[in-house]
Formats: sequence, C-alpha cells, structure tokens
Amino acid sequence: MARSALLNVMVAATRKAARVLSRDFGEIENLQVSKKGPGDFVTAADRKIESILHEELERARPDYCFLMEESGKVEGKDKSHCWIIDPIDGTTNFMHGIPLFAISVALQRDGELVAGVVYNPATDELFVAERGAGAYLNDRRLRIAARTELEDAVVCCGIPHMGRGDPAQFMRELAAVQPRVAGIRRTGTAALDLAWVAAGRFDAFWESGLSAWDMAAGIVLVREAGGMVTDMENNLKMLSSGHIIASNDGIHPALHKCLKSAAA
Ligand code: LIP
Repeated sequence: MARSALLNVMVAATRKAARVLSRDFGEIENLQVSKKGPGDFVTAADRKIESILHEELERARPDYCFLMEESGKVEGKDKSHCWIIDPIDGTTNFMHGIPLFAISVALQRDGELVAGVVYNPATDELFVAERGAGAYLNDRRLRIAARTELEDAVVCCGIPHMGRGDPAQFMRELAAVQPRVAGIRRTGTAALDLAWVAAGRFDAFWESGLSAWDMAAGIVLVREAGGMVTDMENNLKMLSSGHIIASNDGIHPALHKCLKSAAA
C-alpha cells in the first residue's frame, strides 16, 4: 500500500514513539510485584511518549497546533491544522500489563478530521486512514462489518469508573442494549475499540465521557472503512460532547434509538 506523505509522517512518528513504549511495557511486568506499583512509571511513560510524538511531528510540520492528553493545547502559527494525540490510550490496561493499549494520532484540518493512526505495539497492529483514501490494518484494506441486525451484533462499550462519567446512565443504557444484542464487550481503550469497529471485529461501539484524543483517530478509521459515527444526539459533535456511537449504517440507527430510550 502506497502511503501519502502525511501518513508517512504520522506513521514514522508513531513507530519511533512505539519503540520506547514497547520497552516500557516490558518493564511493567516487573513493576506489578513492587508494592508501590507502576503508577509513577506509567505517568512518566505517558509524558515521554507524548514528547517524542510532539517533537517528531513538529519537526515535520513546524507550524501546526497540537492538542495532547498530557500537555493540553499547544498553539502553532498555522491555526488551520491541529494534531490530536493520545500517547497511551488504555492507560489502565498498560499499567496492568494487559496488551490492549495504543498510540493514537489524528490530524484536524479546518475543524475536520482528515487522517488517523492507531498503533498497538503489543500486537504490532497499525491502523491508518486518510480522508478519501480508505482505512488499512497494516497493508490490508478495512471494511466495516456487514451485519445489519442488532441481534447479530457484538457491541463494545465503555464503562464509567472512579468518579468519571454517569454510572447510573450507563447502567440504564446497558440494560436497554444487553437483551437486544449477540454480545457486549469492554476493552478499556476507545482508540482500539474504534479501530476494531473499522476492522469489522466489533459491529458497534458506544461510550460517553471521552476526550477528543481518545477518539479522533478512530473516527477517521471508522468513516474510511465505510462506517457511521455520531454523538448521542445523532449530530457530529463527538469531540466536544465526549459521546460517541460508531457502527455501520444498518445497525447505527437501531443502536442510537435503543440508547436514547435509556435516557433519564
Ligand atoms: C481511556 C479510554 C477508555 C475509557 C477510559 C479512558 P486513556 O483513555 O480510551 O475507553 O473507558 O476511561 O478514558 O485515559 O487510557 O487515554
């Protein structure tokens, strides 16, 4: 697969950061048995990965703005371009030695998401997509799952934890969705959840209370694989609302209706 100059820049930065992330993941197993646990180590890893991505992308495109999980917004001269970065999406998994986490890098141009890269170094799965050019897993073109009935669907979700989100609302949503679908999954990384929707592994995904960097790259992947992404109001304000529903255009309306029926 021939990649554009833009995707080459994103993939090169991601792979450079991932080499360090993989080494750090190797360390995590040792830290599981220490009393202090891996908390501080993971925070340091998060910062280190983010600064590698920042440095590499800034070198390639010196004027672009950045929105990053650890450092927040960093303004550049070119206000029409913004990199949206999550250095480790699925931090809790990473911290527990669970090989489900990813680096997520997206580019926004004039407010539109135009490219996304999601990479899980533990499985060496590289998901890339650029607007109008399709979505790929390594070199394989991705297509969203073709199932159109909710009853056949495996649906992934996010579960609020430790004072985050609205647990009562989530329980209502779960009670509404669970009896209608073939299976429910929770991985703990929205970036990979969306990549797996793009790959047809999950038929749908929904979560609330997310940050823009958790989902920006994944949104491009799902769209480019032929899928549909909205917020809970069926609008396109996923990044600002923190809510997302992603699926194919057969299942999406039924899942959206089901989730809305659970609203308080
Ligand atoms: C995580 C998300 C996940 C969500 C977690 C967390 P982080 O991102 O991807 O879907 O359920 O609460 O926000 O914090 O690991 O980058």
